[in-house]
Order: sequence, then structure tokens, then C-alpha cells
Amino acid sequence: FDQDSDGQLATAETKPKLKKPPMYKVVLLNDDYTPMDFVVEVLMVFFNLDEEKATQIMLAVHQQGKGVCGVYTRDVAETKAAQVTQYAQANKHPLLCQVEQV
Ligand code: TYC
Repeated sequence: FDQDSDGQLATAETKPKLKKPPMYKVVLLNDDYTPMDFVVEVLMVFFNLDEEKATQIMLAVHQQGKGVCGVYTRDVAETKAAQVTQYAQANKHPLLCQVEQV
């Protein structure tokens, strides 16, 4: 017998086939030109982070080259990455955001 996600015993016949959706990371890439303040603003606006957490992630990306802003279902991740790239372009910054499957 297996246990399902509620810890209930389940046979092949009773086991509900409720799969968790695949999750996707929204990854921010470092560059030499985008101002740090702008990156912090982006993280606060599009990823609902407070200033402290946004600053931590921005600095991690600045030092390590890339970093995870959040993990979402595919549609949400794709939308956020597109919004960030669009907002950066509208402000003439080369900031890039991409999606990676977890
Ligand atoms: N490296 C940039 C600078 O020194 C800051 C920066 C951080 C840019 C994170 C992009 O995703 C980024 N102004």
C-alpha cells in the first residue's frame, strides 16, 4: 500500500491521480548596466517582495550572475518573466529574466 499526499493508505484502485503541476523558476540575470535600485523595484513590484528580501536577491544576482525570484506554475512564470523584460525595455535597461523548470 502506498500513502497518498494526505497520508491515507491507497491501493492502485483508490489512489486519486492528482498530480501537482510542474513548477517553474523565474530567474533574473546579472548585467553591467541595469541600476541596482531598478532591480530592487522590479523585484518588489513583480514578485511581491519587501525591500529587504528584494535587496538580498538583487545582490545575490549581482555577485553570482543569476538568481531565483520565485517559483510558479508555467503560465504565471512566463507572464512574470515577460512583464519584467518588457518593463526593463520600456526603461531602456538590458535586464533579462528567464524561466527554468524546477
Ligand atoms: N550589476 C548591476 C550593477 O552593478 C546590478 C544588477 C543586479 C543588474 C542584478 C542586474 O539582475 C541584475 N549596476
